[in-house]
Amino acid sequence: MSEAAVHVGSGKVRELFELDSERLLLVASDRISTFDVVLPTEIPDKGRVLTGLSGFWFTRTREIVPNHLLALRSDGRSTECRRLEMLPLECVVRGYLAGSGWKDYQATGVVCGHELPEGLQESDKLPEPLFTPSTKALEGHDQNIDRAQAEELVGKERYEEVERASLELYRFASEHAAARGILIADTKFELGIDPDGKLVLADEAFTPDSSRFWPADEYEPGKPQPSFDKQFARDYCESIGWDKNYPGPELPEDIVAGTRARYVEAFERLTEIAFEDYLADPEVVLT
Ligand code: PZK
Repeated sequence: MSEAAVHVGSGKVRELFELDSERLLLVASDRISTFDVVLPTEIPDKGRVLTGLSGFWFTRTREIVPNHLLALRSDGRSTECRRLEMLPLECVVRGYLAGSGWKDYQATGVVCGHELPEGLQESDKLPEPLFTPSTKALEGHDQNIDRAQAEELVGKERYEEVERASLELYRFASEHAAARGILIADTKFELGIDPDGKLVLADEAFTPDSSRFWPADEYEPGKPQPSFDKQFARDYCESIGWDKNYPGPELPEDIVAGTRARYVEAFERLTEIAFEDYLADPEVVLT
């Protein structure tokens, strides 16, 4: 980092720094988590793939909703961004029935207040994408909430704006990705408000860490789908009988190489830019 930057936050696999009163630096590491545990082995370039993908999507969705991106740094893993007032809401959109959506549907037939048709199977495509907000949990999993609870958190007018923006973003990205062999089953955004009171997309967008990416050519509803990026690592972790508690296992070289290749493949399919070109100049994704 070229400037003095104060560390202001840590995620599982990312760090946040303050550059000045108006700007933050979001740094994506090469750490990987599986089954909610950060593994001791890193996947080289994973943070660069995620940073480049976010930059790509930010550039292509700015007409739908403006975003916090100011610049990508030459290390390829650091995003300079505008500091916002973040909404106390995780904005989730689901196009397919997976994860907590599938769990809630099985138990109640309802997902975040949306009543769904009977007889849906795990991983089925939903009749239309659903906005299913959740609250940010400081620890553990975010909690799904219904429309009334979300409106209480941000107000009715802002809720409607956030829902419209989230659904439009998902429609755009899921169509782009599906045409390139990747299903975006669901995704999570963080939105904030700028000093003019305008809604702004922040954090990362449509990365494999903020979304479920599935390989379209293996899609088979009625069961869980393989993860486009993490399946090798997950399969390895299960094959050795790990109990899914800390610490996770070290990954062998071939699993690391296979996983890295999948991240790079996702980047290249979605952006149609050679990853090598991104490494040479990260801002190629912004053009
Ligand atoms: C912000 N996080 C999540 C936590 C991370 C990321 N543009 C912004 N303005 C104000 N706050 C945030 C952002 C963004 N993005 C994001 N928390 C606050 C987070 C820890 C580590 F890398």
